[in-house]
Amino acid sequence: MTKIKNIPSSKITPEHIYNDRRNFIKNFGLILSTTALSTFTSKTFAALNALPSYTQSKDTDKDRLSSFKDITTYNNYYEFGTSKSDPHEYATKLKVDPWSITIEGAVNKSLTTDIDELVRQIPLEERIYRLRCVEGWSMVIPWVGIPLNSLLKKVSLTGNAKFVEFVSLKRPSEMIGQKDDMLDWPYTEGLRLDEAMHPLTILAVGLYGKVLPKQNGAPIRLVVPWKYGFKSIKAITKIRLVEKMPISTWMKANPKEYGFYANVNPEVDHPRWSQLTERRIGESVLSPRLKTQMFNGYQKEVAHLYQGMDLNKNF
Ligand SMILES: Nc1nc2c(c(=O)[nH]1)N[C@H]1C(S)=C(S)[C@@H](COP(=O)(O)O)O[C@H]1N2
Ligand SMILES: [Mo]
Repeated sequence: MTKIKNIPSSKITPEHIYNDRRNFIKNFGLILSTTALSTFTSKTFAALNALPSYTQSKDTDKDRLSSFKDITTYNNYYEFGTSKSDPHEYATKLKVDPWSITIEGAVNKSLTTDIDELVRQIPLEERIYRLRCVEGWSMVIPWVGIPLNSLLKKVSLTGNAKFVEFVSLKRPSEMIGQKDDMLDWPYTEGLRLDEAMHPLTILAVGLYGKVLPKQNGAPIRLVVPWKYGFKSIKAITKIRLVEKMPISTWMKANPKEYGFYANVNPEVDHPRWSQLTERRIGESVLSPRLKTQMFNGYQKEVAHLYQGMDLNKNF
């Protein structure tokens, strides 16, 4: 399923090149050489960060990449406010270096690792995924990250590991939205173990070949392409292997509207709106809405995970 090739660091694809390619949205699995992006704070990463931004091509393919500008200025990240422009404005204050991440719970040996160290040990890959927000918009984003399963394989799981719980940073001095208790901080999310181990599930540390911008969840965030965007928790500090299904932030805030699975599913409406179509951010307001695809287009890869389940109940 995943096509993997080694590519030299000079080949990290700039925006205009991505946009010349078609049929690319699915699981584009290039492994970048580890020397290309060896550490989060390395000179190489700094150099990548300094690349000039590329002009969006005139390509009319509806699945062309969203622009770097849209991806980094239209965000959901309630730790920095509820409006789409707040994260871009306020996340600059967040300190992301140094940053460590702890894996604990139903493991034989818990692990605390620095992000730099993690990126040194696991080869980075580039994946182009569509992010479909539950609110009805979507973007196409070229992530750089590691498969979550390669990290989970580093700790030996006990038989009690049935679910994975993710915990974001809680630091109200730098996250101004946390002064408001509209959500129960820290933001948390969860996956079933088999969803977490699925090869499409990644932890992203970059996008467009650059270090992950703070508003997109630096230094490390989850991306689960067949689920609504709210599952892709940002600024992760803890990963806990647990026996019972974790109650995530949005489930707790509004269990009638946000379920644990949150699989993209045009056939199951949100209680307040339809999920049949989506608006691609960056497209003209006059362009027609796009049809939302079952499992966001990954039906072949993930439908088996939910066989026999009533997706109306397990929304
Ligand atoms: N910690 C945290 N993670 C979060 C959120 C948040 O408010 N806090 N918002 C989620 C929602 S609703 C979406 S749609 C995506 C948006 O990711 P993006 O801003 O990189 O497009 O992040 C998700 N991860
Ligand atoms: Mo979202």
